[in-house]
Amino acid sequence: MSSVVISSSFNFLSDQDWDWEVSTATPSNIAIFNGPYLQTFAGSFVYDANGTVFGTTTSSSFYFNNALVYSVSGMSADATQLQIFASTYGDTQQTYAYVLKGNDSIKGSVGNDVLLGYAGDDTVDGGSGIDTAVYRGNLANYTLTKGAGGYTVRDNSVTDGTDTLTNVERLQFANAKLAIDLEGNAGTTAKILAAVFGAPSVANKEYVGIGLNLLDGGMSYENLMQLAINVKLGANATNTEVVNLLYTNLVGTPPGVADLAYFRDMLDQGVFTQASLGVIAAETSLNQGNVDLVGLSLTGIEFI
Ligand SMILES: [Ca+2]
Ligand SMILES: [Ca+2]
Ligand SMILES: [Ca+2]
Repeated sequence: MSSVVISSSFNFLSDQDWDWEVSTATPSNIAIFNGPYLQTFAGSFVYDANGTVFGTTTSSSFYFNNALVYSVSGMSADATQLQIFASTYGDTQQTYAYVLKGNDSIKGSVGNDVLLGYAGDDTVDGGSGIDTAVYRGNLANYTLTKGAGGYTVRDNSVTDGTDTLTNVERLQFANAKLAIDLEGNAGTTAKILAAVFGAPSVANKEYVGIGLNLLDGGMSYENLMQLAINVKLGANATNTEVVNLLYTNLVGTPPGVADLAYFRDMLDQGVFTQASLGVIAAETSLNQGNVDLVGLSLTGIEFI
């Protein structure tokens, strides 16, 4: 079992193909570098006359500009095999898959990470940030289960094992992406879509993707609500139009005269803005029921 701790935002899908130079080669340590990149290995090593290394690597760290990016401990990796990987271009994924082929623990950084456990039953904790767990097969080959503290993702064809995920917001499969942060930006997106465009619009992967992208980028709930209202009704929609829209999407029928006047007056008098009334509407249990937020938390929401 390997234990990976990521110190600064990292993407397992990024390539790590450099023309390494060796700066240290002792019986217990190897260091290779290229420009700002430094990878160190600890273990027990012997070398033959050609410079081929034999032995076992037990830990490794990767640095960029002298800052630690990730550390892997608890490894038991064949040093000769790692040397072949390091000296071959285009096999970053094979390298990671080799090191992480067992039941591993992967801990993300405080930033946004793209994480992959490869084969075995892995424990993935994204930490803070918007974190994505990557699976190499199609969505239909996996079973997603919501537990108390997070999700498990089981590969029905066994290759990727059964992973336990915490603090992971997104899943990426070969053919689909899922947002599982229903208590975070995915939930906010679903609630806005339901209130403004109607509950069926949560199946619109493009709309979901736009909402997630804006919220992940720091847009506030109210600002995204106003943007959605503008898209739906055009800029500068009247207060009557906004009340009609929200009411109809929540209740299923347009408001009666009294209800329309009540909510429109609140907007006219500045008790609420269109956006803040929209957020109140989105947060109602009626709206959350319409979009089946509980059901979505079991399946995630597909987006592009
Ligand atoms: Ca993270
Ligand atoms: Ca693994
Ligand atoms: Ca796995």
